Amino acid sequence: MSDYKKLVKELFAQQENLLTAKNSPQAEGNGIFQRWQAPIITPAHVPVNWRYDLNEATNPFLMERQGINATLNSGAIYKDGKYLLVVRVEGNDRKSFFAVAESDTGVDNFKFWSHPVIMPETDRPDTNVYDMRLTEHEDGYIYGLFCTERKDEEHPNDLSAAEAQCGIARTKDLVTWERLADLVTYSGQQRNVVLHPEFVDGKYAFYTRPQDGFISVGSGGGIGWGLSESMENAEIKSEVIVDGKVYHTIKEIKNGQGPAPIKTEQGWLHLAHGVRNTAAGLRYVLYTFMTDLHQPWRITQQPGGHFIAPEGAERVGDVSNVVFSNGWTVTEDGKVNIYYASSDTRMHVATSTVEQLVDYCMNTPKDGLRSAASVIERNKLIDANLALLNGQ
Ligand code: M1P
Repeated sequence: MSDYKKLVKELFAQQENLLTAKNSPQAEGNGIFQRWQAPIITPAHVPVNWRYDLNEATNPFLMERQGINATLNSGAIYKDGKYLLVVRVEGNDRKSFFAVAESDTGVDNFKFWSHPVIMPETDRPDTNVYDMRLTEHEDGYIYGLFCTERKDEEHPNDLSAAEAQCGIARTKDLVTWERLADLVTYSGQQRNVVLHPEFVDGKYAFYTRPQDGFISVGSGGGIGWGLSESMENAEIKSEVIVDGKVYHTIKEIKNGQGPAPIKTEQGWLHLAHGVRNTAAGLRYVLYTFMTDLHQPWRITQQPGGHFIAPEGAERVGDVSNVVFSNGWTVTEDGKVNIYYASSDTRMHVATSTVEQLVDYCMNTPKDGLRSAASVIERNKLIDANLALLNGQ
C-alpha cells in the first residue's frame, strides 16, 4: 500500500473511532436533565469524503479541500426507532447547509447520510439557510421551517445588511424536499419560526419572532403566534405575542421558540432561548414554559430563570457564551432528548423525561422580577426544608 493510501486509511480509521465511541452521562445531574459528556456531532463527524479530495493526482498533499467550520443548531425527529438530526453544517466559506445524521441510541454514534440535503430554492435564491425546526404535522407531512438569509437590497452599500425570513419545505422521508413559498408576515424580518404540530381552528399555526433588524429585534420581538390558511402560500396576517421580552430577565434582549412544542396531558411543553447583554457580549440560555392544550398561544406555566446555560467548554466557540436548541425528541415512553449547540460550534445532548420537564415547569417559581421577591421565594424553600429536617 502506498504511503498516500495509508494516510487516507488513517483518516477513515480516525473517524470510525469517533463515530463508534460510546458516550456517557456526566457524573453530576440536577434532577431536571442529564448532560452527556461528549459532544455528539462536531466538524470531525462530517464524512471524510465531504472534506478531502482523496485522489493523489489532484491532491498530492492530502489537503482538506472543503473544510467544515461548525455543526450546530439541528432540527430533530424520532422516527421508526431512529434519532434523526437535520444538522446545520457550516463550511469554512460561512455558508450553512442541511445534512441528516442518524443514530440508534440518540446519545452517540451519529453518522451522516451519504450526501447533504438538496434544498430547492425559490425564485429569490437564499444566500444562507440555517436552523431548521422539524414538525410532524397532523396533515401527514414533515415540515422543515428554517431561516433564509439574503442581502438586504435596501442597503446595497452596507455589506453586513441582511434580511432574515422563514423558508418552508416539506418532506415525507427527509431525503426529497419540496420547497414552498417563504412565509409572508407583516413584520420586518423573521427568524426562529416554528410550525405547531396540530391545526388550530382548522388553520396552520406558527410560532414567530417578529424583528425589526437582522440581529436586533428592535422595539418588537418576543415569541409570536399567528395562523395561516395554507402551507403552500403561508401568510400570517396578524401576530400576537405569546412570550415577550422582559427587563432584567434571561430574555431581556430577545428570545425565540426552540423546537415544536411537545404535547403533554398538562399542556404544551415549550423549549426556547433567551438572550441578555453583558460586558462580554450576548449570552444565550435555554428556558422552558407551558401553554394551554386548547389555546397554545396562552402561557400557563413559566418557570423563572434559565433551564440550560452554557457551561465549561460549551462557553467557547465561534460565537461564545451561547446555547441554542431547535430540536428535541420524545419517545412513546416519555423519554426526551434535548439537542443543543454550544457557542455556535458543536452539538450536545441532554436527556430528561416529559414527567420531569412538566414537574420542573409546574413547580419552579416564576421570576418575581425583583431581588426582594426572589428572597421571599428562597426563604419559603429554606423554611420548608428546615421544618422537614427538624422533623416538625
Ligand atoms: O449566535 C447565536 C444565534 O443567533 C441567532 O439567533 P437569534 O435570532 O435568536 O438571535 C441565530 O443566528 C442562531 O443561528 C445563532 O445560534
